[in-house]
Amino acid sequence: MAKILIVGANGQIGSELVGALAAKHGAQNVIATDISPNNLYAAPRYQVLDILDKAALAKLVEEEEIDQVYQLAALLSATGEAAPLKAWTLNMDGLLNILEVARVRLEAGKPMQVFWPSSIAAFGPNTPPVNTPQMTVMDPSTIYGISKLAGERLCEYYFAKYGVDVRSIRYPGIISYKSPPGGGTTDYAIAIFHAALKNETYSCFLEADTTLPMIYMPDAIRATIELMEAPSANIAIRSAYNIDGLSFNPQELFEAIRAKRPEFQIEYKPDARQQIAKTWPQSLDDSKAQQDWGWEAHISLPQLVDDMLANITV
Ligand code: AKB
Repeated sequence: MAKILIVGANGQIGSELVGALAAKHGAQNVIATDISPNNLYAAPRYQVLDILDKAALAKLVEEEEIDQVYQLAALLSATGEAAPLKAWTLNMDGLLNILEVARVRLEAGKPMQVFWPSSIAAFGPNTPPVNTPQMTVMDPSTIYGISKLAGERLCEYYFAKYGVDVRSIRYPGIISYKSPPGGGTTDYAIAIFHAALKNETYSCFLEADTTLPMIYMPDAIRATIELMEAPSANIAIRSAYNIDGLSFNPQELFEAIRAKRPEFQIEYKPDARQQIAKTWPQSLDDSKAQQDWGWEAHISLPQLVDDMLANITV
């Protein structure tokens, strides 16, 4: 059993990862933290932590003798564009603080594994969009994507130079029902379910044919835990792994929902998020993740739609 710290526990991934790790490692061994005093998802152990306060982070890691940290605090693509400097500072300094604390602990003989999420946003307009390779052109055009690409380079650097056991995934758009849509470009695929359940016409901010790679939360959580549990020798990629889940566009998702709720309506009003989405891949080649740690997505679009409609509370 590991002693685990989760930073940004009130966000989309944290809202579900805390419970999954607590079930595996024991509720007392998982410390959920966020900048807010509100323990939004009833984590068994919760405390306030500002990831930009490196001294407070180092103190908590030392006191609790943390073996594994998940640094999930970030501003996403759309909110990042509204506040680029804030996004850069939070996304980069947050990661650097974790990597530095991990380096110092390793040098003191106390290794600490690090997980940090990258994203399909690290790709850009010149990336091959279909079956995007693991190694390819990466020219992100959002501040969020630039921070993800720089973060990937930092992760690889801290592994190569200092031996910090850092691991990462380029998440597709994650779809889930527990937390509300949180400022991402792929979040239309969550908001659409809320509209369907409220019997509202969904006003989609992307064009109907904008295909993006997506993944359902249980697959995303399983990927994260499987990557962290894999033997270190198997982890050949220390920047971030491509993982593929599902690919669909807003019209296809709308039709899958309308198959269950025939009265549901959609209208298309693309906004600035369309400009972001069109620079991202449509599907990913995840053969390295398959080879190195056995990754395989399980959940289909019809299963996702049934589960979302059954579980969202509006
Ligand atoms: C976003 O849309 O910003 C995120 C992501 C793809 O990283 N969901």
